[in-house]
Amino acid sequence: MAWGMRRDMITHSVDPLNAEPPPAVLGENDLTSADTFYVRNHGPIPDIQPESWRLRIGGLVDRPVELSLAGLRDGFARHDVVAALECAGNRRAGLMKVRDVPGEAPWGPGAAGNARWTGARLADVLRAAGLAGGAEHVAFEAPDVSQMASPPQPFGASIPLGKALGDEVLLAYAMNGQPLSRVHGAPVRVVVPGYIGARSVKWVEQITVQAEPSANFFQFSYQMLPAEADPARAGPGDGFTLGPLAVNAAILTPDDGATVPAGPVTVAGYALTGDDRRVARVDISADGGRGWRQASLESELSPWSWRRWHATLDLPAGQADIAVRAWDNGANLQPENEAELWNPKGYANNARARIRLTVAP
Ligand SMILES: Nc1nc2c(c(=O)[nH]1)N[C@H]1C(S)=C(S)[C@@H](COP(=O)(O)O)O[C@H]1N2
Ligand SMILES: [Mo]
Repeated sequence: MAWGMRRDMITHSVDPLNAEPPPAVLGENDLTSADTFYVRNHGPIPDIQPESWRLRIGGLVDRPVELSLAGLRDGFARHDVVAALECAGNRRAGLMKVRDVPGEAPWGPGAAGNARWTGARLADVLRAAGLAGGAEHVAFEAPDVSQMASPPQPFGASIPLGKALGDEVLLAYAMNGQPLSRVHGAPVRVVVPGYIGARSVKWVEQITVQAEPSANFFQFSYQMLPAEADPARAGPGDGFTLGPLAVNAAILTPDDGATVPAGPVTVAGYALTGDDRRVARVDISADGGRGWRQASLESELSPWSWRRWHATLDLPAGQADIAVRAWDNGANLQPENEAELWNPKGYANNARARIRLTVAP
């Protein structure tokens, strides 16, 4: 159990550590346990002693604040939020079938997970510091220095002030009722439900209220570039910065390419969406997307949770091309295929999920 990860994790790289669970395993539970939750890093994993950890809140505030872990836990109301995290690179493998994305991990559908996060509201901590005039963005910085930036830089990100003041945004010290583990950001991480995972900064040590978005390399490198852009030369403004997630869905069981007996076959997975939208409907097709029927949605654990779904299809012998498409309550529907979504960093693949099954007589 290196790094507290289950043995069957699919490891994309060891240094930095990037790993995701096998799809069927991810589909087993509504809450993803810490050992099964994907791990996404850009640098070495810091080893922070909880007693010496400090969080500094500064910038456009009335009075800069410095908090210890005890100060954060005891000085601010504790809140629980069940929320999904999804990496912007989730399902990149699908984009890579259209065209390679050099230098990026071929994530399957496992770069997403759903957990119960416990911590203080970021809004409460910001109010304790007092917001000064001109405050528009809240930037986070961590001590893990990434060689992926040149020159190397600690990981950082920012979110708009309006989002930062939302009740759902936490400075989390626990995950599924356990103290946060080291790989997932101990002792404290930011959790920004509805935004790409890159904004949920782990091992957070500095919060800066500012007029502009973070100038950190990772704030602008998580951007949607036009297909013809060269990511090695791209700077801020060459694409649009990613924030709220797009509506997405994955098929977790059966495995793509599996052989199943003819008759009833249950297909299952998750759907999620961004910002304050909700998954509204999931449709499934047994004929490659010509005909659709509705899948069953499991109950919603929270407005920020993913929504698991399942459908039982009666499959005749032969080959079955299963497709799934989710809608959210903003009437957003997943795009039909990856070809129109391909981008040089391979982000935000929310094309309809497809698997092909061999149905044995
Ligand atoms: N300090 C720090 N925070 C970080 C990262 C990182 O590399 N360093 N990776 C980000 C990305 S891209 C994602 S998707 C999530 C992943 O969180 P997890 O490893 O707990 O799943 O953390 C985010 N926070
Ligand atoms: Mo990510």
